[in-house]
Amino acid sequence: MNISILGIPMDLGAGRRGVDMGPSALRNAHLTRALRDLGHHVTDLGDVRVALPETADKHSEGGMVFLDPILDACRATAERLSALDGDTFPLTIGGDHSVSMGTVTGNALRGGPGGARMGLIWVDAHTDYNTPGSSPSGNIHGMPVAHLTGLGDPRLSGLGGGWHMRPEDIVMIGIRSVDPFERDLLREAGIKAYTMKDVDQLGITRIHEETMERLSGTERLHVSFDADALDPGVCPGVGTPVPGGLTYREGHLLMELLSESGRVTSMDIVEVNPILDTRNQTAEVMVGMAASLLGQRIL
Ligand code: 5AB
Ligand code: MN
Ligand code: MN
Ligand code: MN
Repeated sequence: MNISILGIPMDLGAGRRGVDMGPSALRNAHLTRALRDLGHHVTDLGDVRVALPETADKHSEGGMVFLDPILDACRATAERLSALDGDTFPLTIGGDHSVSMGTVTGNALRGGPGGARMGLIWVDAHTDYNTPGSSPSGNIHGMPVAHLTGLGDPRLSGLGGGWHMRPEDIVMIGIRSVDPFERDLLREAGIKAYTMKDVDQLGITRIHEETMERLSGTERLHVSFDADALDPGVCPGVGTPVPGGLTYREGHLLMELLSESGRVTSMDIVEVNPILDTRNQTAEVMVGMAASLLGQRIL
């Protein structure tokens, strides 16, 4: 397969500094080599330009911190991805999770302005379904999914022109932290979210089967993997750790099953924060997750 790596070194959407170094940490953990060893043809497209928090406008309008520079970076990301060849698999590396407004939009718009019907598998401790009105923090990395479905601020939700995700085409896995108003919005939208309780009770195999069934009508599938979905013991280098996460094997099993499905067409790895990490462990684990999604097998 042809794989295109694109970095988005952004920490403007997060409450803590350092996720802008995520792309560097993942490259240092030999992302390209791991994928080439699987027989893929890998091109690193470098990084999208992102403003520095020191010089960017922090002005928080309507409860959104760093709105303008985040919009710019998401637009640049979407433009870059939508212009890629149809046969390449984009692997986007963040950066805080606000980058996914750009990645999902760009991947959906590839091949035409109307946009494809996109399935989205959101692997995360959090549902990231806040709007500027419901957010307790004003941090945009807690808001990408709401904006992808057309809620929230029109500038962020308008990144895809008229294109939006349908809520029924979104499945979340690993959830264990949801804000009070965010919970109401999720319920209203009818988004399917597998909590850690569901992971404990049903297991990853069943969750994977149900997810594939639910997303069977979509044309493309994007996996957005927030490192904080995994347990903080496995991935300590994250800004918003929540105890009780996916184990190392649950993460790999999910990626292995998704890989076997043959249906995933793009992926994000986000929220890796080397400043908070232990010897780049989190980046190394996440490179392993990408390798499993892209065909690595034990035997
Ligand atoms: B992440 C919180 N819900 O909105 C908020 O890491 C945390 O991309 C968001 O999942 C975490 O600020 C965003 C409290
Ligand atoms: Mn997230
Ligand atoms: Mn998260
Ligand atoms: Mn986070």
